[in-house]
Amino acid sequence: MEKKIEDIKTDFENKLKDISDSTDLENLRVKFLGKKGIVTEIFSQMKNLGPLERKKIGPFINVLKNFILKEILQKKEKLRGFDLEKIVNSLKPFDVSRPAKFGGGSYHPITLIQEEVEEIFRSMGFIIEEFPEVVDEYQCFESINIPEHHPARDMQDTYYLSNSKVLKTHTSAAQNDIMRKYGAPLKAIFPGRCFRNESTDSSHETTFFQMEGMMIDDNVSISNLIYFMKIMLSEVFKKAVKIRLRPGFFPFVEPGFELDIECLICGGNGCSSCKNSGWIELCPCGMIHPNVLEMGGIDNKKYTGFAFGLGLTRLAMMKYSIKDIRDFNSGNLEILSQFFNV
Ligand code: FA5
Repeated sequence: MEKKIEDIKTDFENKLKDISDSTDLENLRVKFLGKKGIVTEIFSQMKNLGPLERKKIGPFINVLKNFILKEILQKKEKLRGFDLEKIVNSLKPFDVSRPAKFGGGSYHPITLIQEEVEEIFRSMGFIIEEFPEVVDEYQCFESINIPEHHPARDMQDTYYLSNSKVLKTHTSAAQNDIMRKYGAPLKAIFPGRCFRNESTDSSHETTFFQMEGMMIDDNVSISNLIYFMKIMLSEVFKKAVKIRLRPGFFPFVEPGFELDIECLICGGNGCSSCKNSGWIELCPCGMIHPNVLEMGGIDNKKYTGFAFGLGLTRLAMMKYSIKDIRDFNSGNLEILSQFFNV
Protein backbone atom coordinates (compact mmCIF):
# COMPACT_ATOMS: atom_id res chain seq x y z
CA MET A 1 0.00 0.00 0.00
CA GLU A 2 2.84 2.40 0.85
CA LYS A 3 4.38 1.77 -2.53
CA LYS A 4 1.05 2.47 -4.19
CA ILE A 5 0.80 5.83 -2.37
CA GLU A 6 4.33 6.73 -3.45
CA ASP A 7 3.46 5.88 -7.08
CA ILE A 8 0.33 8.04 -6.99
CA LYS A 9 2.40 10.96 -5.74
CA THR A 10 4.98 10.56 -8.53
CA ASP A 11 2.26 10.17 -11.13
CA PHE A 12 0.58 13.39 -9.86
CA GLU A 13 3.86 15.34 -9.90
CA ASN A 14 4.61 14.28 -13.48
CA LYS A 15 1.17 15.21 -14.69
CA LEU A 16 1.21 18.57 -12.84
CA LYS A 17 4.46 19.57 -14.58
CA ASP A 18 2.74 19.48 -17.99
CA ILE A 19 -0.30 21.55 -16.97
CA SER A 20 -0.42 25.02 -18.50
CA ASP A 21 -4.07 26.10 -18.21
CA SER A 22 -6.69 26.18 -15.52
CA THR A 23 -9.14 23.78 -17.23
CA ASP A 24 -6.50 21.06 -17.35
CA LEU A 25 -5.64 21.81 -13.74
CA GLU A 26 -9.28 21.40 -12.68
CA ASN A 27 -9.45 18.10 -14.57
CA LEU A 28 -6.31 16.94 -12.77
CA ARG A 29 -7.85 17.91 -9.40
CA VAL A 30 -10.99 15.91 -10.18
CA LYS A 31 -8.88 12.95 -11.37
CA PHE A 32 -7.03 12.77 -8.05
CA LEU A 33 -9.31 14.36 -5.45
CA GLY A 34 -12.79 14.16 -7.01
CA LYS A 35 -15.57 11.91 -5.65
CA LYS A 36 -14.37 9.04 -7.85
CA GLY A 37 -10.75 10.22 -7.87
CA ILE A 38 -7.62 8.19 -7.24
CA VAL A 39 -7.08 9.43 -3.69
CA THR A 40 -10.73 8.94 -2.74
CA GLU A 41 -10.54 5.46 -4.17
CA ILE A 42 -7.50 4.59 -2.08
CA PHE A 43 -9.24 5.94 1.03
CA SER A 44 -12.13 3.53 0.37
CA GLN A 45 -9.68 0.63 0.16
CA MET A 46 -8.76 1.23 3.81
CA LYS A 47 -11.73 -0.81 4.93
CA ASN A 48 -10.04 -3.93 3.56
CA LEU A 49 -7.04 -3.44 5.86
CA GLY A 50 -6.63 -4.77 9.37
CA PRO A 51 -6.86 -2.27 12.28
CA LEU A 52 -3.08 -2.01 12.78
CA GLU A 53 -2.30 -1.42 9.14
CA ARG A 54 -5.19 1.02 8.82
CA LYS A 55 -3.69 3.05 11.65
CA LYS A 56 -0.32 3.05 9.91
CA ILE A 57 -1.51 3.82 6.37
CA GLY A 58 -4.20 6.41 7.21
CA PRO A 59 -1.73 9.26 7.90
CA PHE A 60 0.16 8.53 4.65
CA ILE A 61 -2.97 8.97 2.59
CA ASN A 62 -3.82 12.19 4.45
CA VAL A 63 -0.34 13.58 3.77
CA LEU A 64 -0.76 12.67 0.10
CA LYS A 65 -4.15 14.36 -0.08
CA ASN A 66 -2.86 17.56 1.54
CA PHE A 67 0.20 17.56 -0.69
CA ILE A 68 -1.91 17.32 -3.85
CA LEU A 69 -4.27 20.03 -2.57
CA LYS A 70 -1.43 22.42 -1.79
CA GLU A 71 0.29 21.84 -5.13
CA ILE A 72 -2.94 22.43 -7.02
CA LEU A 73 -3.59 25.70 -5.14
CA GLN A 74 -0.06 26.91 -5.78
CA LYS A 75 -0.29 26.04 -9.46
CA LYS A 76 -3.64 27.83 -9.66
CA GLU A 77 -2.09 31.03 -8.28
CA LYS A 78 0.88 30.66 -10.64
CA LEU A 79 -1.44 30.33 -13.64
CA ARG A 80 -3.16 33.56 -12.48
CA GLY A 81 0.26 35.24 -12.56
CA PHE A 82 0.50 35.15 -8.80
CA ASP A 83 3.59 33.25 -7.67
CA LEU A 84 3.17 32.59 -3.94
CA GLU A 85 6.64 31.12 -3.58
CA LYS A 86 8.21 34.16 -5.24
CA ILE A 87 6.22 36.52 -3.01
CA VAL A 88 7.18 34.69 0.18
CA ASN A 89 10.84 34.72 -0.85
CA SER A 90 10.73 38.43 -1.61
CA LEU A 91 9.41 39.35 1.87
CA LYS A 92 11.94 41.22 3.95
CA PRO A 93 12.65 39.88 7.42
CA PHE A 94 11.21 42.14 10.11
CA ASP A 95 12.00 42.80 13.73
CA VAL A 96 9.06 41.58 15.80
CA SER A 97 10.41 43.30 18.93
CA ARG A 98 10.27 46.79 17.36
CA PRO A 99 7.74 49.12 19.04
CA ALA A 100 4.59 49.63 16.95
CA LYS A 101 3.70 53.03 15.52
CA PHE A 102 0.23 54.31 16.51
CA GLY A 103 -1.50 57.23 14.81
CA GLY A 104 -3.38 59.73 16.98
CA GLY A 105 -7.09 59.07 17.64
CA SER A 106 -9.83 61.42 16.50
CA TYR A 107 -13.30 62.42 17.62
CA HIS A 108 -16.37 61.17 15.78
CA PRO A 109 -17.97 64.01 13.76
CA ILE A 110 -21.15 63.68 15.86
CA THR A 111 -19.14 64.27 19.04
CA LEU A 112 -17.50 67.30 17.42
CA ILE A 113 -20.75 68.89 16.28
CA GLN A 114 -22.50 68.09 19.56
CA GLU A 115 -19.77 69.76 21.61
CA GLU A 116 -19.79 72.75 19.30
CA VAL A 117 -23.55 73.29 19.50
CA GLU A 118 -23.52 72.71 23.27
CA GLU A 119 -20.91 75.42 23.63
CA ILE A 120 -22.96 77.86 21.55
CA PHE A 121 -26.07 77.35 23.69
CA ARG A 122 -24.11 77.24 26.96
CA SER A 123 -22.71 80.67 26.14
CA MET A 124 -26.30 81.90 25.75
CA GLY A 125 -27.30 80.65 29.20
CA PHE A 126 -28.78 77.23 28.37
CA ILE A 127 -28.18 74.27 30.67
CA ILE A 128 -27.33 70.86 29.15
CA GLU A 129 -29.19 67.76 30.28
CA GLU A 130 -28.66 64.09 29.54
CA PHE A 131 -31.54 61.69 29.18
CA PRO A 132 -31.81 57.87 28.84
CA GLU A 133 -32.30 56.17 25.49
CA VAL A 134 -34.95 53.80 26.86
CA VAL A 135 -38.08 55.65 27.91
CA ASP A 136 -41.71 54.82 28.54
CA GLU A 137 -44.59 55.58 26.21
CA TYR A 138 -45.84 58.31 28.50
CA GLN A 139 -42.53 60.20 28.23
CA CYS A 140 -42.20 59.66 24.49
CA PHE A 141 -45.80 60.40 23.56
CA GLU A 142 -48.60 61.14 26.02
CA SER A 143 -46.74 63.70 28.12
CA ILE A 144 -46.16 65.78 25.00
CA ASN A 145 -49.68 65.68 23.68
CA ILE A 146 -49.34 62.72 21.30
CA PRO A 147 -52.56 60.79 21.82
CA GLU A 148 -52.71 57.03 21.65
CA HIS A 149 -53.65 56.62 17.98
CA HIS A 150 -51.28 59.19 16.52
CA PRO A 151 -49.27 57.80 13.53
CA ALA A 152 -45.95 58.58 15.30
CA ARG A 153 -46.76 55.75 17.69
CA ASP A 154 -47.18 53.31 14.85
CA MET A 155 -45.06 50.14 15.15
CA GLN A 156 -43.41 51.13 11.83
CA ASP A 157 -41.52 53.94 13.49
CA THR A 158 -41.09 52.97 17.12
CA TYR A 159 -38.97 50.18 18.51
CA TYR A 160 -41.06 48.68 21.30
CA LEU A 161 -39.18 46.72 23.96
CA SER A 162 -40.56 43.68 25.73
CA ASN A 163 -40.86 45.54 29.05
CA SER A 164 -43.42 47.97 27.57
CA LYS A 165 -40.71 50.60 27.19
CA VAL A 166 -39.60 52.11 23.88
CA LEU A 167 -36.34 53.29 22.34
CA LYS A 168 -36.52 57.08 22.32
CA THR A 169 -37.81 58.11 18.86
CA HIS A 170 -37.03 61.78 19.50
CA THR A 171 -35.39 63.92 22.15
CA SER A 172 -38.79 65.53 22.82
CA ALA A 173 -39.33 62.47 25.08
CA ALA A 174 -37.34 64.33 27.75
CA GLN A 175 -39.39 67.55 27.68
CA ASN A 176 -41.82 66.58 30.42
CA ASP A 177 -39.18 65.33 32.89
CA ILE A 178 -37.01 68.39 32.36
CA MET A 179 -39.92 70.79 32.87
CA ARG A 180 -40.83 68.95 36.06
CA LYS A 181 -37.23 68.92 37.27
CA TYR A 182 -36.48 72.63 36.76
CA GLY A 183 -39.83 74.41 36.42
CA ALA A 184 -39.92 77.89 34.80
CA PRO A 185 -38.12 80.01 33.76
CA LEU A 186 -36.03 77.46 31.90
CA LYS A 187 -33.43 77.41 29.13
CA ALA A 188 -32.20 73.89 28.41
CA ILE A 189 -30.80 71.75 25.61
CA PHE A 190 -30.71 67.96 25.72
CA PRO A 191 -28.86 66.04 23.00
CA GLY A 192 -29.41 62.34 22.50
CA ARG A 193 -29.43 59.30 20.29
CA CYS A 194 -32.79 58.49 18.69
CA PHE A 195 -34.07 55.30 17.10
CA ARG A 196 -36.65 54.79 14.39
CA ASN A 197 -37.67 51.65 12.61
CA GLU A 198 -37.59 53.14 9.13
CA SER A 199 -35.84 52.34 5.87
CA THR A 200 -32.56 54.11 5.40
CA ASP A 201 -31.33 56.34 2.59
CA SER A 202 -28.71 59.08 2.27
CA SER A 203 -30.50 61.33 4.79
CA HIS A 204 -32.37 58.78 6.98
CA GLU A 205 -30.85 56.40 9.49
CA THR A 206 -32.46 54.09 12.02
CA THR A 207 -30.10 55.51 14.66
CA PHE A 208 -29.33 59.21 14.60
CA PHE A 209 -28.80 62.15 16.93
CA GLN A 210 -31.01 65.07 17.76
CA MET A 211 -30.61 68.00 20.09
CA GLU A 212 -33.74 69.28 21.74
CA GLY A 213 -33.94 72.81 23.07
CA MET A 214 -36.52 74.59 25.18
CA MET A 215 -36.84 78.12 26.43
CA ILE A 216 -39.71 78.92 28.79
CA ASP A 217 -40.29 82.31 30.36
CA ASP A 218 -42.88 85.05 30.44
CA ASN A 219 -43.19 86.64 27.01
CA VAL A 220 -41.17 84.12 25.00
CA SER A 221 -42.24 84.47 21.37
CA ILE A 222 -41.54 83.17 17.87
CA SER A 223 -39.03 85.98 17.34
CA ASN A 224 -36.95 84.60 20.26
CA LEU A 225 -37.05 81.19 18.58
CA ILE A 226 -35.90 82.55 15.22
CA TYR A 227 -33.17 84.61 16.90
CA PHE A 228 -31.64 81.57 18.64
CA MET A 229 -31.89 79.41 15.51
CA LYS A 230 -30.11 82.05 13.43
CA ILE A 231 -27.34 82.49 16.00
CA MET A 232 -26.80 78.75 16.25
CA LEU A 233 -26.56 78.27 12.47
CA SER A 234 -24.29 81.26 11.87
CA GLU A 235 -21.95 80.08 14.67
CA VAL A 236 -21.82 76.50 13.34
CA PHE A 237 -21.25 77.42 9.69
CA LYS A 238 -19.36 80.67 10.22
CA LYS A 239 -21.04 81.99 7.08
CA ALA A 240 -24.53 82.96 6.02
CA VAL A 241 -26.61 79.90 5.15
CA LYS A 242 -30.01 80.00 3.50
CA ILE A 243 -32.87 78.78 5.67
CA ARG A 244 -36.61 78.61 5.15
CA LEU A 245 -39.41 78.32 7.66
CA ARG A 246 -42.58 76.48 6.69
CA PRO A 247 -45.63 75.56 8.71
CA GLY A 248 -45.21 72.14 10.34
CA PHE A 249 -47.50 70.02 12.47
CA PHE A 250 -46.35 68.46 15.74
CA PRO A 251 -48.92 67.83 18.48
CA PHE A 252 -46.60 69.34 21.11
CA VAL A 253 -46.20 72.78 19.52
CA GLU A 254 -48.65 75.41 18.33
CA PRO A 255 -47.83 76.97 15.96
CA GLY A 256 -45.25 74.54 14.59
CA PHE A 257 -42.64 75.05 11.90
CA GLU A 258 -40.25 73.10 9.75
CA LEU A 259 -36.88 74.80 9.53
CA ASP A 260 -34.97 73.69 6.44
CA ILE A 261 -31.44 74.58 5.42
CA GLU A 262 -30.26 74.89 1.84
CA CYS A 263 -28.35 71.71 0.98
CA LEU A 264 -24.67 72.57 1.34
CA ILE A 265 -23.56 69.43 -0.51
CA CYS A 266 -24.98 70.68 -3.84
CA GLY A 267 -25.43 74.38 -3.04
CA GLY A 268 -29.19 74.01 -3.48
CA ASN A 269 -29.00 72.58 -7.01
CA GLY A 270 -30.34 69.18 -6.00
CA CYS A 271 -28.43 65.97 -5.25
CA SER A 272 -28.99 62.55 -3.72
CA SER A 273 -28.40 63.87 -0.18
CA CYS A 274 -31.34 66.29 -0.42
CA LYS A 275 -33.38 64.08 -2.76
CA ASN A 276 -32.98 66.69 -5.48
CA SER A 277 -35.01 69.26 -3.55
CA GLY A 278 -32.07 71.53 -2.72
CA TRP A 279 -33.21 71.62 0.94
CA ILE A 280 -32.57 69.53 4.06
CA GLU A 281 -35.15 69.25 6.84
CA LEU A 282 -33.05 70.19 9.81
CA CYS A 283 -34.78 71.59 12.82
CA PRO A 284 -38.52 71.51 13.36
CA CYS A 285 -39.63 73.86 16.08
CA GLY A 286 -42.52 75.87 17.45
CA MET A 287 -44.21 77.38 20.47
CA ILE A 288 -44.76 74.78 23.19
CA HIS A 289 -48.41 73.71 23.33
CA PRO A 290 -50.17 74.92 26.51
CA ASN A 291 -51.18 71.30 27.32
CA VAL A 292 -47.53 70.28 27.31
CA LEU A 293 -46.60 73.09 29.68
CA GLU A 294 -49.44 72.09 31.96
CA MET A 295 -48.46 68.39 31.93
CA GLY A 296 -44.94 69.53 32.79
CA GLY A 297 -46.27 71.34 35.85
CA ILE A 298 -45.75 74.82 34.39
CA ASP A 299 -48.36 77.57 34.67
CA ASN A 300 -49.45 78.06 31.05
CA LYS A 301 -51.23 81.32 31.85
CA LYS A 302 -48.01 82.90 33.05
CA TYR A 303 -45.42 81.25 30.85
CA THR A 304 -44.88 80.61 27.16
CA GLY A 305 -41.99 78.83 25.53
CA PHE A 306 -40.43 77.54 22.36
CA ALA A 307 -38.97 74.13 21.61
CA PHE A 308 -36.89 72.79 18.75
CA GLY A 309 -35.64 69.35 17.69
CA LEU A 310 -32.37 69.87 15.83
CA GLY A 311 -31.28 66.99 13.59
CA LEU A 312 -27.71 66.83 14.85
CA THR A 313 -26.57 64.10 12.45
CA ARG A 314 -27.91 66.02 9.46
CA LEU A 315 -26.24 69.17 10.79
CA ALA A 316 -22.94 67.25 10.83
CA MET A 317 -23.61 66.08 7.24
CA MET A 318 -23.95 69.70 6.16
CA LYS A 319 -21.02 71.00 8.20
CA TYR A 320 -18.59 68.29 7.10
CA SER A 321 -20.01 67.68 3.59
CA ILE A 322 -20.78 64.03 4.32
CA LYS A 323 -23.04 62.99 1.46
CA ASP A 324 -24.53 59.89 3.03
CA ILE A 325 -25.81 59.76 6.61
CA ARG A 326 -25.06 56.02 6.77
CA ASP A 327 -21.33 56.81 6.80
CA PHE A 328 -21.66 58.01 10.41
CA ASN A 329 -22.40 54.52 11.73
CA SER A 330 -20.20 52.74 9.20
CA GLY A 331 -17.06 52.57 11.33
CA ASN A 332 -15.10 53.60 8.22
CA LEU A 333 -12.14 55.43 9.73
CA GLU A 334 -11.00 56.77 6.38
CA ILE A 335 -14.12 58.92 6.37
CA LEU A 336 -14.67 59.43 10.08
CA SER A 337 -11.21 60.37 11.28
CA GLN A 338 -10.64 63.40 9.06
CA PHE A 339 -12.81 66.01 10.81
CA PHE A 340 -11.86 68.74 13.25
CA ASN A 341 -13.71 71.60 14.84
CA VAL A 342 -12.60 74.79 13.18
C1 FA5 B 1 -39.21 65.44 15.75
O1 FA5 B 1 -38.54 64.48 16.07
C2 FA5 B 1 -39.76 66.40 16.76
N1 FA5 B 1 -39.64 65.84 18.05
C3 FA5 B 1 -38.97 67.73 16.65
C4 FA5 B 1 -39.57 68.88 17.38
C5 FA5 B 1 -39.11 69.21 18.64
C6 FA5 B 1 -40.57 69.64 16.76
C7 FA5 B 1 -39.64 70.28 19.32
C8 FA5 B 1 -41.10 70.71 17.44
C9 FA5 B 1 -40.63 71.04 18.69
P1 FA5 B 1 -38.84 65.04 13.18
O2 FA5 B 1 -39.37 63.66 13.16
O3 FA5 B 1 -39.14 65.86 11.99
O4 FA5 B 1 -39.41 65.82 14.46
O5 FA5 B 1 -37.29 64.99 13.42
C10 FA5 B 1 -36.57 66.15 13.70
C11 FA5 B 1 -35.29 66.20 12.90
O6 FA5 B 1 -34.53 65.04 13.22
C12 FA5 B 1 -35.48 66.14 11.38
O7 FA5 B 1 -35.70 67.41 10.82
C13 FA5 B 1 -34.16 65.57 10.94
O8 FA5 B 1 -33.19 66.59 10.89
C14 FA5 B 1 -33.84 64.61 12.06
N2 FA5 B 1 -34.31 63.25 11.72
C15 FA5 B 1 -35.55 62.73 11.82
N3 FA5 B 1 -35.59 61.45 11.41
C16 FA5 B 1 -34.33 61.15 11.03
C17 FA5 B 1 -33.72 59.97 10.52
N4 FA5 B 1 -34.39 58.84 10.32
N5 FA5 B 1 -32.39 60.01 10.25
C18 FA5 B 1 -31.70 61.15 10.46
N6 FA5 B 1 -32.20 62.28 10.95
C19 FA5 B 1 -33.52 62.29 11.23
